[in-house]
Order: sequence, then C-alpha cells, then structure tokens
Amino acid sequence: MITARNFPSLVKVTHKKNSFGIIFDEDLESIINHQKTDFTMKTTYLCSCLALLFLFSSCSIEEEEQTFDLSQKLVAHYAFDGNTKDASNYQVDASAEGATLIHDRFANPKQAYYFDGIDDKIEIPASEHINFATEFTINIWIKTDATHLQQVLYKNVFDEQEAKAAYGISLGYTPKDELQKATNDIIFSIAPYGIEQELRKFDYTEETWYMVTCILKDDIMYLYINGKPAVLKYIDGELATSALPLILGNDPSGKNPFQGSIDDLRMYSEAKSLDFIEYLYKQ
Ligand SMILES: [Ca+2]
Repeated sequence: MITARNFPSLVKVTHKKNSFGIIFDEDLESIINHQKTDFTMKTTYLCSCLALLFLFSSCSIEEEEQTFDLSQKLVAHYAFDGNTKDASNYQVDASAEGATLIHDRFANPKQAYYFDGIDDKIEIPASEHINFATEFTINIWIKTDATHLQQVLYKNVFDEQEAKAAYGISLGYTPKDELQKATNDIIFSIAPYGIEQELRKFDYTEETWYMVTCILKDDIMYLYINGKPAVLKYIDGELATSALPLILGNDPSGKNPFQGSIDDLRMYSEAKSLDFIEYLYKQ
C-alpha cells in the first residue's frame, strides 16, 4: 500500500532504514550538494509527488486484494518457461547462448535460465518497444551464488565507446572505490546523456531469489526489491538507446558474466504503481 511514509523525509539526508527498508544514501546527498540551483524546484516537485502519493494512498482500498492486468503496457515478457520466447504481443524472441534451463523459484524444472558465470548470455534483439527514453518498468527475478561484479541486464547506449548501459541491472561491487570490494549490491543504472546514474540496494544474500523492479518516470529512478521500495533518485535527461541487442547475463565487453539464475523478465512502457509491484511479487 502506498503511503507518504514509503518515501519519507526525502529532503533530509539519512542513512537509516525505515520499515520498508528504504536507504537514503550518499547519492541523495550528492544530488542536493550538486544541484543547489534547482533544489527548490526539485523540492517543490517532490512535495507534489508526495501529495499525489498520499492522495492515491487515501483512495486505495486497504482491505481488499487488488488485481491487475499484467499485460497492460507490457512490451516484452520472457517467462523462460522452457524457452526464450517473448510472450508479449510483440513476440521478439530471444536467443540463449550457453545459458541452460534450470528450476525456477518454485522448484519447477526447466522454467528459468542458468548462467555459468563464464560466457553464458541471452540476447534479445533490438526492438523499438524496448528503446525507452523517459519511462519504463523492468521486472526480473534473479538468484546468484557469486559476489563479484556481474551484469544481469544491459541495454547499450548509441555510442559504443561510452560502454554505459542506457539502462541496466548489475550486482555486487563498489565501482567508485579503487579497491573493488564485494558489497552485494543490487544496482539499477541508466545513462541519460551518457552520464551514468545508479541506484543501489545493499547486502543481497547468495543463493536466494530476488524480484528486482526498476522504474523510471518523471526524472526519478526507483528501485524496488521483492515488491518493496528500496531507494529512489532524481536524474536529468532522456535515455538514448541503440540498435544493439539487450543482453542478459553479461555486458558487451564480456568481462562481467552473471553466475546464477534469471527468470521472468517483464518490461513495461509505463511506470507501474507500488500496488502493481506488490501484486506482481505475489504471482
Ligand atoms: Ca519461468
């Protein structure tokens, strides 16, 4: 249920978690320090967002379970139930290169894909429907048994030399430290105008399934883990995506292979609500 408490005290910098596990880390502090000129505008905008959230909250039905149409604005859906077919209306089938079928989070055999952490990947052909510019929801289930840097999902920017994901999901390290150490981060990144922006949730547990939800809307990135809000961040700019395929399990360098299981990738051309994400988590 959305309440204003889901994203509390956004204009304050705090490292405490609330009951939903939200972390306001140095990213937010950095934004505040570096964007003083538009801070007032952002704060005003933020207040508007919170007011809207509260409004939606007060209008929601709290006692009854809501149901949602999971196909609404669905532009890609890889259920990985025995194959790499796209179950959305667009039918842009993917291809597995080395990745093999494995049991899913319900222990059903051959209902997800396993990546060996060496060279396995799945490629999704470039499609206009996943060339998001300003708004999307990406939902994916992952389980890993490693802590090193791993790329889960990567959609490249037009300029290949920049080698930054227009949007991506990765795991496991602190890239801005000279000494890269395992921090078991779940990382949602985008690169509007080639400037990399990241959201992180710390301390995933190995050999555990997680539902990771990444949303971009109105210049705000949102990261949800297991149907709960984890962290959000203001960014500026539109994404520029390329005609290159979307890669699962590595990045174009081939140097950051994912080791573990991936299942049920859904991509929506709109930002989904918290209620929707909670509903999806229960499926
Ligand atoms: Ca599956």
